[in-house]
Amino acid sequence: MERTGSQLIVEALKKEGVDLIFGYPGGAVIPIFDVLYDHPEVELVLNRHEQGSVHAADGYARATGKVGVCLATSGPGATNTITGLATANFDSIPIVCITGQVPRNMIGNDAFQEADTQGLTRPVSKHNYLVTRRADLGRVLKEAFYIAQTGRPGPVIVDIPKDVLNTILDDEYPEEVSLRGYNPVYKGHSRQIHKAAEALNNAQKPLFYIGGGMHLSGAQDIFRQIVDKTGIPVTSSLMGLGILEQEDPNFLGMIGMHGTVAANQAITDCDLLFSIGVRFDDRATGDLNRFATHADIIHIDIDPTTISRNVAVKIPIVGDARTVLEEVAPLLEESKAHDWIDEIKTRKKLNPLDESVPGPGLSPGHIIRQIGHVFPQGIICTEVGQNQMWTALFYPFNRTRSWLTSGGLGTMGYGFPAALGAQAGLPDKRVIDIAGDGSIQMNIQELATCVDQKLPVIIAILNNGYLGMVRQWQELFHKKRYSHTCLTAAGQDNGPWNTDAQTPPPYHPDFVMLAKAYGAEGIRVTKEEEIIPALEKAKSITDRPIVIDFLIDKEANVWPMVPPGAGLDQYITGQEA
Ligand SMILES: Cc1ncc(C[n+]2csc(CCOP(=O)(O)OP(=O)(O)O)c2C)c(N)n1
Repeated sequence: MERTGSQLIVEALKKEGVDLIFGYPGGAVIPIFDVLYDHPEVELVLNRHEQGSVHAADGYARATGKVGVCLATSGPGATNTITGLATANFDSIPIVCITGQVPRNMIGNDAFQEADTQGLTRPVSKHNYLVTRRADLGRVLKEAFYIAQTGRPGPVIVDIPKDVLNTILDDEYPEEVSLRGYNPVYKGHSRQIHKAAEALNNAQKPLFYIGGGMHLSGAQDIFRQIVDKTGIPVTSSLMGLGILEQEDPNFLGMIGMHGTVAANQAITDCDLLFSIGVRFDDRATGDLNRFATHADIIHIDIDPTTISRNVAVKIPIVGDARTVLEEVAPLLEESKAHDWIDEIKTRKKLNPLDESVPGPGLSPGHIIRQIGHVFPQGIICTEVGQNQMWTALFYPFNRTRSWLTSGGLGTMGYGFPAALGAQAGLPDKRVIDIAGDGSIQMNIQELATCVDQKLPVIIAILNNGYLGMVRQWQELFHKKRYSHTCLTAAGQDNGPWNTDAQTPPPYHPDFVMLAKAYGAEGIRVTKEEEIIPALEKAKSITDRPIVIDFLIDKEANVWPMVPPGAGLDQYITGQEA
């Protein structure tokens, strides 16, 4: 069939089952927008910044399990996608990002809005293409979708010169893809699987350590069965939260810099660490010389390059987490390590999380527990900083794909547009972004998108008037020299919050007024008894975004904490003094 490159792109989206994309126009991609005009079956959500489009596609992908698609123009449009692509790449999220490029005869000429998108995105993507021949376009798009969602998922960029978009050719979108040299392995090696099962059955102090790969492979149900059968305790990375219910007696919480005492102690003492879909990131492991020193490590991962990269692995298994666990499950027995399991559960009881705060202002831990109470089935996003760690510790996660956070790159400004994408993909769910007052300002413009789309995303700002996590480090490691982390007026801390909700606090901006200026709902909460009513009010609003400005204690810290460079056994709890 004769058609332009742009027409083929829209056909490709339909064939790949894509009915919602996120994007922003510009000269180089006008031809695609022009075709979209006639195809309402592929809906485009117009973000207000290209970074917002990529994070939205990412949030959509994490929450729905489908590929997220975004569209940006050449030059500044494409460079604005970089942070979002790097975020998705680090956390293995499937995205296809289509960018426009200047016409082929102008590439390399410093043409208007030209950027070397392929060069710029190479280190932050799973794969990328510059389409230099119209005849390649269909194949490239087919490959892009295939690569994004197979093996270890990730973002794939397809950069298309404007004249390629306009060139007419008689071609079809291919049905199949064949890629030499790219053969992801899903099934684990049978001998290794038997070895791993035997090691787990015989261990005196076994421990599971699970990560984001569990969500990506859909391993929740089989893992649940394994935990029930063996009774072995479980720790997770930040990205693995939600696979097991936070309340489950076997679940010790996350390990790492802000991991729970019980989880960090268990890692330090175990003799067998059965790890699945994790990267052994430095924020999780702390000082590698002190990490799980008594343990043999089993590592299941779809990406062979992650195995033995950071820690020495005794039994490596390359494969998809769910596929491998389905083979492991029948080989496992109830654990005989009763003393260890009892000890671990006692430690968990002895070290509950502490939500108290040192001064006036609301307790962030308490607020997050109340959010869990009013929205137990919420899809929870966060920004980066204390807000992220408090949420990881205090929200009662209970299912897969309900936890959207920038784990690897730690991107402030991720949570809100990701929430928008998740809400657009799952209109029947309630999506909540738990934010800091610093991070939310990085993509606040997406309020306009949410208002236009009638998306009832709830943005719970834990407002401490500071770039809180940096302030916490300054407090603990730089003698309270709060260099450029105060966000109140003129960078001066004006003492405790004014808890008279009628008076705007002395900081910029007033988030309640800002929300209203965008056409969203704005609520300020300064007293404990206002928390639940505010959340209930937010719940009752279903046609626009709601910003809740919680004035939290300015010097509340995240505890426990493993200082940078220390081992997981060297945590401090905040009660030491
Ligand atoms: C884009 C980006 N810039 C800088 C940082 C470094 N950083 C990490 S946490 C943080 C402070 C976050 O402050 P806020 O959003 O107010 O959250 P809080 O820690 O107070 O909850 C900063 C600046 C980052 N993670 N991302």
